[in-house]
Amino acid sequence: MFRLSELLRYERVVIQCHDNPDADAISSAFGIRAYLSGNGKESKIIYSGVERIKKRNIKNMVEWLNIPLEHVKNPGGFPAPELLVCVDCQYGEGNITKIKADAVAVIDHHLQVIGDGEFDLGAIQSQLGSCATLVWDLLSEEGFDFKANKDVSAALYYGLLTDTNDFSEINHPLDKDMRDELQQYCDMGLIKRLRLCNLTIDELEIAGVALLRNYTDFDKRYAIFKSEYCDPNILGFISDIALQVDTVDVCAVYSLRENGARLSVRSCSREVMASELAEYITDGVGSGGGHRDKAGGWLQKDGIEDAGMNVDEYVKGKIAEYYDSFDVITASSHDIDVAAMKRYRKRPIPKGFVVSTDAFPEGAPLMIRTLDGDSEVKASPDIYLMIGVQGEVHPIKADKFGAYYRLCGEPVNIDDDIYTPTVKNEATGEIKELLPLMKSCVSYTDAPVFAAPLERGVKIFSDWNPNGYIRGKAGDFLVLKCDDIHDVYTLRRDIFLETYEEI
Ligand SMILES: [Mn+2]
Repeated sequence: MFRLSELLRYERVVIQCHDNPDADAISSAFGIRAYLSGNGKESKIIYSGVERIKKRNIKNMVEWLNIPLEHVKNPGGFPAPELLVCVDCQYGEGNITKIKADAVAVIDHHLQVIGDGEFDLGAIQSQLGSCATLVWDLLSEEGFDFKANKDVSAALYYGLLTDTNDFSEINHPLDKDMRDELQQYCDMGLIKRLRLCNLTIDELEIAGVALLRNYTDFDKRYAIFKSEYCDPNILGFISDIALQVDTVDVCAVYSLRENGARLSVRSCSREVMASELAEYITDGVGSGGGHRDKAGGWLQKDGIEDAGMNVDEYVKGKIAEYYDSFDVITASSHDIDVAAMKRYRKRPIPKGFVVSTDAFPEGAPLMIRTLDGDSEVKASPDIYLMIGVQGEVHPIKADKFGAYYRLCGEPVNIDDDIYTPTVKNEATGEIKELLPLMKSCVSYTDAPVFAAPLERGVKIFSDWNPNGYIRGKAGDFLVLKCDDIHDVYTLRRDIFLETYEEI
């Protein structure tokens, strides 16, 4: 990463958006230009390629926010700038017309596909939802006044909004931080007017055609749609419609790009979180994530071709594989054969716990970041947060705690090298570390469990958590309390073996 102040060393700076630029690229360029002109440096914002901007929302954005964007018809004849800043794309790639320059800076949020030697300054952060977020971060670092620059604030906000399907596919905290800060400064009426001229009639046709070409699994109740090349927000539009179909509880929509495919996922199934499915599909070949019901991602073509497949086969194969990767267990009515399982008890190792109201006031909505996903509870003297030997956290009711643990004064050994347990107050955004609040306890050794390693993944649904589930992977241990076999959960293999001993 470089600092924006390093750009001030150059004269004749040109900021180039990718061809047929979207709101994210234009807003990123606009933010950088505002920083340069605030520091007495002139710069130009350009884009090239045969196609002129056609989309009404982009034209309006440029006009309403007074963005000086120029189209370069003849890139070969363009005078070489001292510094060319490429935004929302990478120099020399297929989606940006090459322009000669003395030096090149790249600011992008896609996976890095060009060599480090191909640019002089680089800020490439592929985990971010938009390039605008990265520019916002770089501007913040220089103390940029967003309040005084309302047009820049509105542009960056709109850039993130359009790149993450109305914020529904946001997954990085920095994206959320930008959204929360800039919404105070931008004209929401203007944002609303931009959102309501978002589709062209051609894009409506693309959506219509994509909706005709579906693959539906009526048994598992999911559908896959392939769209022509289109804006990510069109994919979200298609998937929002598809999810309303009575035979579809989960859908994935993708469109091919030069380097891969853009993906949008929706779910209204209790058994499938959209974020989890998006992560599963993109695992190892891109990036993906989002929320329980809406998520998105990116698939890199190279990774898929390495697996000897094309994107169509890959997406279809991964989704089928995902559905085959887990069993569903309903805690209150399962028929697991415990007779075939061995009995274990906890080793008397001191464990840490925090009474939830020691972290935040009673009633505060808490988000606990566990090793396998986020879990939500309300702070209450009745809810304790257990902290495991590797810093993993899970909530437990006070009466259960009382039944299984007694307080002890011995120090707790927690390996927090990799992960420091925290809890977040969802209402205020405040995050607290749990270790300073921790007390220690030790389990009664007379609470035996049945346990066995899982042969495949599971999702466990319980009455006390109607909207979420506990996940376990193959190799993890499935654990049931001997005195109440409906108290069922999973433990990571290494954690189980460290904390339990066979009876
Ligand atoms: Mn972008």
